[in-house]
Amino acid sequence: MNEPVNVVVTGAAGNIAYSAIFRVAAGQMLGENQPINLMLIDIEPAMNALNGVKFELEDCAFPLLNSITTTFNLNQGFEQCDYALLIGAKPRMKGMERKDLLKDNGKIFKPQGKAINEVASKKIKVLVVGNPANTNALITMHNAPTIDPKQFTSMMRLDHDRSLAQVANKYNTNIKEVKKIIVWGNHSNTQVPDLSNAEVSGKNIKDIMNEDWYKNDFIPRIQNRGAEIIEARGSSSAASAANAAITHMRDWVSGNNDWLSIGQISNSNPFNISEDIMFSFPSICNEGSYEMIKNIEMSEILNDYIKITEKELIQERDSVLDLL
Ligand code: NAX
Repeated sequence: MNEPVNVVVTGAAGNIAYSAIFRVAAGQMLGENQPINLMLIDIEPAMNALNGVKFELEDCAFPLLNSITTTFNLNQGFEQCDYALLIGAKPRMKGMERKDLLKDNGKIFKPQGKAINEVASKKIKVLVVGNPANTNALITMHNAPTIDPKQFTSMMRLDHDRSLAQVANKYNTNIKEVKKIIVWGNHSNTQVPDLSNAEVSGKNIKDIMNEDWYKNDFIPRIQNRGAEIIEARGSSSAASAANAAITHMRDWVSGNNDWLSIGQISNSNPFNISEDIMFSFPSICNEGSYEMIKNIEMSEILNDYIKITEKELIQERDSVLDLL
């Protein structure tokens, strides 16, 4: 058994967290040899509900769960934090776009970045899930200047997994047979799901793909999947988002050679994307780090799409300059 590590979950009384925390405590994120001190953060009015989550965690008798702390105090919650899932934010309601949320939710991430800077482990790995996730991750990163910017990521894994699933469905094959998918840009409806390098059962998808399906069915389906789920459920994705958060962090810690989509700081990218935005790039995960895949060409037919998502992220950043 390893020494226990400190794992923070914010928004811990919320829906996504409820689907995530128990799996984290069961070892599905950091492995079966890794004891965990769970630091559960939410706002003060949610403390009663959060205590209920704590009671249920206790009742699961997870052998890996070394301790559980519930708090609304950021410096207590982030003390020596090794891994952080920043989920807490207002969810997008029916008819709302992510940019509507930016103003309210951005303010949540500035103090969290400051607390991380002051009291967390300098090796912390941070995943921002709360929307608008990319720009919230940028705000958190800017407020934690003593920590390597590469240790801040935003969640694109749900969009990536949605893309894998749609391709597997289309070609009636198993997920494992679908490789080299990319989702570029922002976690919003401007994101760019890219199949130009994709492979199905070892064959380049271009040899079998119908261009019309790709442009008029696949891309809008992925871009608007969040809204499709809200329409059907009446609330935003929770279990699938939790799953994406767990696998994002798991792969970052344990490695994964498959192409993944990771929201990361855009500095020094070879794709001519503007610097200082949290942009999703194709990446692979080594044990404990991730690496942008740089030796690929961005398909020219995607240029217009890429410029739209880049512009949106620049606008989001420029609207929160006071929080950076
Ligand atoms: P819920 O409303 O169920 O839970 C949010 C929780 O955050 C609540 O318990 C609330 O009290 C807490 N919270 C609010 N302000 C806080 C603060 N300052 N510090 C700590 N906690 C705070 O929302 P849920 O469905 O769990 O969604 C959480 C966030 O994930 C939303 O912003 C949502 O839009 C976003 N999502 C992101 C996705 C992604 O792929 N990046 C996909 C799913 C989801 O839409």
